[in-house]
Amino acid sequence: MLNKIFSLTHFINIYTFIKLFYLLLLVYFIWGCETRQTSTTEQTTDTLATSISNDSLSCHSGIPQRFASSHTIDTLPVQTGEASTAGMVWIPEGEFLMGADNKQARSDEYPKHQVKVKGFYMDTHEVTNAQFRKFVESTGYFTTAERKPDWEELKKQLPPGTPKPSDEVLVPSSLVFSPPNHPIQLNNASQWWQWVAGADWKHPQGPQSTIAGKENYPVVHVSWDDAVAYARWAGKRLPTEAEWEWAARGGNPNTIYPWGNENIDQGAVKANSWQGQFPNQNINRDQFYGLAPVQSFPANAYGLYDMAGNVWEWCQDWYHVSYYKTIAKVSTNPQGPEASFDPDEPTTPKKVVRGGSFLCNDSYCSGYRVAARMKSSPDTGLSHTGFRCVLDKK
Ligand SMILES: [Ca+2]
Ligand SMILES: [Ca+2]
Repeated sequence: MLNKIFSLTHFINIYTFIKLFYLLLLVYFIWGCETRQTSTTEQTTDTLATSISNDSLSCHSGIPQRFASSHTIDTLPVQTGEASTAGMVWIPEGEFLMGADNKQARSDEYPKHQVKVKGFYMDTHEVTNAQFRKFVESTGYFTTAERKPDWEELKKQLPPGTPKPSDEVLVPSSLVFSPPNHPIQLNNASQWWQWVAGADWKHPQGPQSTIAGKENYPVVHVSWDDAVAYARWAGKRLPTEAEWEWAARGGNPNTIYPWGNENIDQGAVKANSWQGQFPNQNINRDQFYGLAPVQSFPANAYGLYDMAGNVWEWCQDWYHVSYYKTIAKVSTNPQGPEASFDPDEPTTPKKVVRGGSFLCNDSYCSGYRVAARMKSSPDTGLSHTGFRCVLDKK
């Protein structure tokens, strides 16, 4: 439903922006009719009711297929490289309770359930610009944001009859955080995201910006496809959602954050998040308005940095709002659902992202909680989303 597309979402995408051209006025007319326009999402009334009031306080939504991507490693245009455990730490096997830990948890974090995970290596920090540059220079890879959107793919996730946007819109672009300078209602993420032509991992704020001197900052504006391509080149892979949460917990059972239970805004600074009134005021208690160099804050008990905050991190799994409700009581190395389903945007397949970003705070998504789940279309890059890799023991 259109109101879902313009709902209280923190994450944004080209889908929303194209709709803005044609549908913004329509939304106001259709809004009042929405309750009569039943959809498959309304078949899960309880879940949906929660998603509107609670789950909608999220960060990724409305993301189209910009390209005909199969989202399988085998078809990526890069060869599997030689793996190295340099810069990685061993995460021991174990068993834990995955899912909701406090009242901030959204419905998709329930029920808390038993998960066994075998051991693996994990990058100690988010993949940096320097690391990503090596990949690009080695392979000649072009990221999603550097390619012209494919209208034939895009329109599949737009309402039937949506006119083709102008050629000025359908150019290589990405979504850049661009906040207003005054308080706003947090009910439309397009108020603080901008579709910027020429924004990509090398130009994170747009064509005039640069990453010179930011070699140790996390790479951003990378889609899930880009992250998987990098991982394959590095001989690694993306973590499953279960692996990511197990690693983030650092051996602490049932704690809210990687560091324990102390609120993120109390005591010593713990992560790169947003302090103040989102999105117009940031008091910068953590000293970083936007991205921070990786490893700027203390590691968790496993030696992993920025598992809370800085950039969201892509996981391997598809996102399904009810996955935890369908999973076995005790699951071993869960790989995620067979297919994606987000009731806010039922036609848009999405992958899981974890850990929150420099934009998260308690008034909004609290994405830095270890159990917090978020989702995004695999072809979307944003200025607050990156990734890290894992590696299996040979
Ligand atoms: Ca910050
Ligand atoms: Ca992070």
